[in-house]
Amino acid sequence: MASLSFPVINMELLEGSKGPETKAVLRDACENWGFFELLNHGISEELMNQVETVNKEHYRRFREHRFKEFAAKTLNSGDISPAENLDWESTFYLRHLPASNLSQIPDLDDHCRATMKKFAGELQKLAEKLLDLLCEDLALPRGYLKNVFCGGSDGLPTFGTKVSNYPPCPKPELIKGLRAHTDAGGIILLFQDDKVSGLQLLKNGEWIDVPPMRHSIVVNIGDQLEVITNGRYKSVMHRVVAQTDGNRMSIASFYNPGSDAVICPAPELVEREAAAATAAEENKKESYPKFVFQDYMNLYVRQKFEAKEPRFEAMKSSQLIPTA
Ligand SMILES: O=C(O)CCC(=O)C(=O)O
Ligand SMILES: [Fe+2]
Repeated sequence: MASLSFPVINMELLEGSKGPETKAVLRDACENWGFFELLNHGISEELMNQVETVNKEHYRRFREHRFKEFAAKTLNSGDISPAENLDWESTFYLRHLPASNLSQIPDLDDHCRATMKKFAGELQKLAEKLLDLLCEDLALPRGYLKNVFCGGSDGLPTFGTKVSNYPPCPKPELIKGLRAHTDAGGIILLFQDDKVSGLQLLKNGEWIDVPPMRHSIVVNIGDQLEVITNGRYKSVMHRVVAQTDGNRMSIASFYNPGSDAVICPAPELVEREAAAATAAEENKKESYPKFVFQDYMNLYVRQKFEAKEPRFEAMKSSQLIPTA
């Protein structure tokens, strides 16, 4: 059953009489949208308000003038072609796991560092809870997905947060806030501006707005979950359209496999599908590669704004680890 509107999941309804209905929305979201929006996710409004305040303040004090210089240079350079290697965004990246870089980011005060550390801890818990909900949906043992993500030598996932601002842009038809891409990693949790929209996902050839909702967390599926689920879940193209009015802030946290974790379709899913499929269906089914996560990332940094399928193909042809 296809959802008619953007999938919203009220996590408080997962247990109780509305549980089956809510889980059906989650399944449809993972299989057909690659995105969903969470309400009552357990992260307090107070903490989210604090995160918003400290980051808006940080942008205003330390980053806005630098962006304005970039903007003036870009706009004055004359003809900006839409294909240009440019995004209308100001970003910085916080790494939490395997080792935090919070203390090394310049211009963050102690309050900001403490707020982001607390927020990251809450997001990590939420990401791991979601992975278990997905295990339940996939009829995989509880902990399976987390264990794959933590399957590298240090037993940890890679977890980080990208703080972005998309300032108003006089020429949104020429420059995207962020060009279309799928996310490389596992599961992505996004705290997006509730006033300035701009995030869109591609569904059936059409760009659909991800609706801003105060205190919600937007979740999307990355390429690794598509591989592990053998294509049952989909990582979906999305982009940020720059707005002529208003500054959009977004805080995206990426819960990804450890860099030397080995990623491949879950054998249990492959076997189950093979047992249920006819020979013709089996022949038609696309296959997914097996690889070390860092090798995928090395390719992704060069091909982020391209379709994912050639990346999967390239990983297959460079497959060093036998599938069997
Ligand atoms: O800022 C957003 O709303 C989305 C950001 C995004 O898609 C990304 O950083 O991968
Ligand atoms: Fe993204």
